[in-house]
Amino acid sequence: QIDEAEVVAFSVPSYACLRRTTLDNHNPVLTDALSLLAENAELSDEDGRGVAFRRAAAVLKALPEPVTGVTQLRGLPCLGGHSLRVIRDILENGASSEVEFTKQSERFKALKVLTDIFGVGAKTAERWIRDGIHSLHQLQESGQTLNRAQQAGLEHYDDLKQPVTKAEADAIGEIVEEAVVSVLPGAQITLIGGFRRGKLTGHDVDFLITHPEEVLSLQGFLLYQKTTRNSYLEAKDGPARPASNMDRFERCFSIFKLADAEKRGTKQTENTPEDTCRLAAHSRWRAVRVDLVVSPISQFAFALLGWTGSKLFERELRRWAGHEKAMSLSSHALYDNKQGRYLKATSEEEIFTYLGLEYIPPSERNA
Ligand code: DCP
Ligand code: MG
Repeated sequence: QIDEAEVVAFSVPSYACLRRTTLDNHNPVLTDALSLLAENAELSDEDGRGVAFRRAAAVLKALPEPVTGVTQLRGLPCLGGHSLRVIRDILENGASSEVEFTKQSERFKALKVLTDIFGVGAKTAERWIRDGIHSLHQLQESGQTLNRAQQAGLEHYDDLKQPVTKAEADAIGEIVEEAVVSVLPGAQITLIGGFRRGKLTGHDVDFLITHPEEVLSLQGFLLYQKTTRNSYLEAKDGPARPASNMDRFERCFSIFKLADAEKRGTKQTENTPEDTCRLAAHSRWRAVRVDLVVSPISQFAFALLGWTGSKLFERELRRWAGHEKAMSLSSHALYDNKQGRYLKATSEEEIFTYLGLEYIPPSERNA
């Protein structure tokens, strides 16, 4: 019997961008459970619920020690009734019935399998499930028309569902760097996304490429690519307001053909891009998702901050900027609504300073 007064009550700021969140946390069972419910909500087109579960999980990630009872959580932000119920269930019964039920449900399993296909989002998966398609086999038998991305995704399904390691990310980084620099001398390539935050594996590898204005050419390496252009440059006045969710960068979602480690050897850096591609064609290789983002140097710091993640950390930064500072932050720019002007920055540190925030390094942005 623990005296309630002796129980440590936690306190954390409500914005994730005011907290330092490392990769490891003291409550992984609880955060995994809430993350699974978040994922299920996101896959079910319930983004609001998804964000609520992500926020709740992130608050628990920031706690300095394991939670032993719900009384410790009193007064913590972002923990709604639903999340608290899940937490209590786990603390008292060792598991949450809702989480276990979700994990086992045919619908959740089908949504996972189908959205694991490159090029397939929640909406498409939902439509297929309504047509009775729950597995890859059923999809192939169904005669559904697949677009080019989905065909490539299905073809490389097994490879793409294998997590990408840091070593593979680095190997791809060298190849991308070599290819980009050969057409764009002076171009700078930066690893972004989860790997920049210190993750040891990822579902893809994300790179930010800075260039004056040229478009990169990596055709020889890519099994599949879809590019979008940066239309932000044409936007003249007012805060950056993209017309859709699609970011205004030149962006390339691709599937990369990476030769096996023993084939890559140490000679990789001596090969021209063409040699490397030929080498890959004659040896064993695996497909890897690679996300390339290209930004003009003037937007580089904003792109770096905006593409390092985590997704929740980014969302919270933008919420902080808008609600607390009357500023609009995007991965292109920071606009001060009171001064009516854009604030220029050449480093992430400067952006944090504009926002009145203590600088948080990438390894502590794992909210
Ligand atoms: N990003 C974002 N909002 C999106 C998509 C992306 O803020 N809707 C940013 C934050 C992400 C980064 O881009 O961290 C890269 O996106 P990923 O989906 O690749 O996420 P991670 O790299 O963090 O995870 P993983 O290790 O699974 O690749
Ligand atoms: Mg990533």
